Amino acid sequence: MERLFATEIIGGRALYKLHAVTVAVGICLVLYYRATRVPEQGQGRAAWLGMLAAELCYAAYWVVTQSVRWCPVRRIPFRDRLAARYGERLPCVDIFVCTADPHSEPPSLVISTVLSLMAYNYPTEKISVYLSDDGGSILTFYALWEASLFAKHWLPFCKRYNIEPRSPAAYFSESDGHQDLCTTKEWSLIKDMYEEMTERIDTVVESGKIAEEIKEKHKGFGEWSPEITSKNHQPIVQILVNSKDGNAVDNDGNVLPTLVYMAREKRPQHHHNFKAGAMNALIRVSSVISNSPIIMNVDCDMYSNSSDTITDALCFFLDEEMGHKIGFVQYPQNYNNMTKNNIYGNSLQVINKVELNGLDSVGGPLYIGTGCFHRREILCGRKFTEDYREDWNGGIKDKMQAHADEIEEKAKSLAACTYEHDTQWGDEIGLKYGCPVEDVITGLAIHCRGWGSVCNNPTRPAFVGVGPTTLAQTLLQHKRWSEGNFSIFLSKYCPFLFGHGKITLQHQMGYCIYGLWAPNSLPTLYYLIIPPLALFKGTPLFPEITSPWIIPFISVFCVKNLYSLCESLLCGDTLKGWWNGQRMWMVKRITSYLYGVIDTVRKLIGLSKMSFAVSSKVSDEDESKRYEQEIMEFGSSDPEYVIIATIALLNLVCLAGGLSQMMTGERGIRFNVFCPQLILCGMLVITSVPFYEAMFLRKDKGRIPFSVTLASIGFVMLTFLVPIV
Ligand SMILES: *[C@@H]1O[C@H](CO)[C@@H](O)[C@H](O)[C@H]1NC(C)=O
Ligand SMILES: CC(=O)N[C@H]1CO[C@H](CO)[C@@H](O)[C@@H]1O
Repeated sequence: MERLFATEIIGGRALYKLHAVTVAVGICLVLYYRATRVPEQGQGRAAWLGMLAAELCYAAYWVVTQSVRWCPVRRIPFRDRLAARYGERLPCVDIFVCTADPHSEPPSLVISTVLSLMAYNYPTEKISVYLSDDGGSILTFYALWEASLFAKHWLPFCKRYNIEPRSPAAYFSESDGHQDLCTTKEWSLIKDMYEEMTERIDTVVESGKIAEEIKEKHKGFGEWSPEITSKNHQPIVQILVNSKDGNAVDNDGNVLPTLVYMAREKRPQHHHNFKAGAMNALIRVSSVISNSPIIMNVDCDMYSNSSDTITDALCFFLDEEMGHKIGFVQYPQNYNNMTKNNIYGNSLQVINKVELNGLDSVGGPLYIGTGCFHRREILCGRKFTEDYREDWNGGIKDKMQAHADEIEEKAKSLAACTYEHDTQWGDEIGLKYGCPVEDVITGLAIHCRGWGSVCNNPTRPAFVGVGPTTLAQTLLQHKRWSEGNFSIFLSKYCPFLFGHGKITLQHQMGYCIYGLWAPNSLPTLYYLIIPPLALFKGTPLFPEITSPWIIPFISVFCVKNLYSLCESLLCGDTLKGWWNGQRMWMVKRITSYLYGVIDTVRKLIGLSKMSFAVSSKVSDEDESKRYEQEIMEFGSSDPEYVIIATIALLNLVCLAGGLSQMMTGERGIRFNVFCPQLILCGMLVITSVPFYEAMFLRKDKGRIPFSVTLASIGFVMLTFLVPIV
């Protein structure tokens, strides 16, 4: 039988392996040189040993990153074959969307995502969309109710003209007109309708109040009494559209997808386990409403950019030969608010196109918490067995045999905060608790139960979200990622321990690429501080430029950077984008990842409890303008900016000092001995140019505040007290 998907090895492997061997040889020579030429006490012995340690860390990390680059694969689903083979027998799909707070995640944005998911090219009676509102906000409920009405117009419109993307916000904000469509009456009608709805929602959200006459239109509003707060309320489940109910049809008379609002119970004395808790409540609530065998989940700011995504994903699960081994299908994360040259290095292209595909070849990509399709049974803890075959007809066939009210009552009891007490939920069943990146552990546990996963990265991005658009948001996001993954690495879920004997060594290493992000900050900090300082103080740390031993140092440096440049360009970044990415590589390591290490260690020794901050998705007008012009945004005196400014200034001072001492021949600083350190220092200074501008030249609000500059000057002076021994 013809396969439903194909697997291709990504080309250029011979060249890649040649490069990898070159780097490996270079690294060995560098380490050999370091280990055999340790200077005498008092001539920089400690600094030298530190360099050796830093280079050992880099070398080990480099080896880890090779696991996913050795043989990456690409998957190509054939949706036409799926349609021809399965026709009416396609399985039902439950779609979970999680939102946390109506103020940082505006409801008008959330419902655009919901509408895009309702509008998939898939039999509508087989789709059920669930919104979990952890803010427990009547404002979000109101927005969803508006969306359920607008869907009656929106879905027929999408399908009649086959438009993309199907998020109304994204569709109407596209500047490049909609060809012939925008002159039609229907287009303007829908656009006006959408804009009026958004305006109503935004007004209501701003005022925080809902008019009485609106509240009368749906019984669901009755759930909110004045005493309800986001942290203290009863469980709320409202089926806004019930596809089994004969009245749930759009303007063309087609059935609408089921749409459910859920706010699980919150009480101050019960821990709610963040998003994992919400997902688990959704798994249970959906089990009495639709109980579809496939569960898809997306973040509330990630709309569907491609209406065939469900069919594509099912090609993997339904494939006769391989399908029964696949536990989940992960789509990469894409952002729409990226500038051309990616000033904050947020394009994720290398992760999406290289690392996820590489993980796919060694056992499966990780579960990244959004844009993912799971089998329900597997999320609920099922182990892999060779003879496993899913019954795709599962699910509740006559969903609404019981009265909708009864179902809602049943569902509410499943969303109560005591429901999970003394059960396996959060451990063996559902998403795991106790870690800020619960998705990754959940995925790891699924892999360890014997399942594989695949990554589907279609040319048309399937899910598009709002990426961080300021430096602060970027750093916060990376702090969270690096910290979460590092705490997994140090926990009993460390891929090397937990995965031992269950998944391949390469797969374990692939997981550690992210787990070791945070500790990478320490060798980087060392490399950014000690060599320049040693240059200033006249202690050599590299071989002379005329010695043959300099060759491995330079070749590793050049080949690695050349490779990373090629990788970036091949993934669609620009040259400048790559350069910006290198700067952000440094900045993230000295701030986010360092914080990640510190916080993880503090938690480990019990100094602080786990905390989780939702990064804000709104930024003001000036900031947006600077973002579009690709000017870095600082503007506040956060300690991380002091670190950045200190490192930048330190390198500048040491470069100037080193050069001038060389000119005057002071302290015997000779050119050929210190040339490598000068080059390193010079590169760092060139990379840091935007920081100097932000400190000394810029006048706008996004500059580095004077207090930060002052503090960093103080720290630079302190650094000079560090002896190089
Ligand atoms: C959404 O899909 C279209 C069509 O392929 C593509 O041109 C566009 O770049 C995608 N949007 C984003 C933000 O990736
Ligand atoms: C949420 C957000 O910031 N959206 C912006 C993304 O970028 C487009 C165009 O650059 C803006 O119009 C959106 O407001």
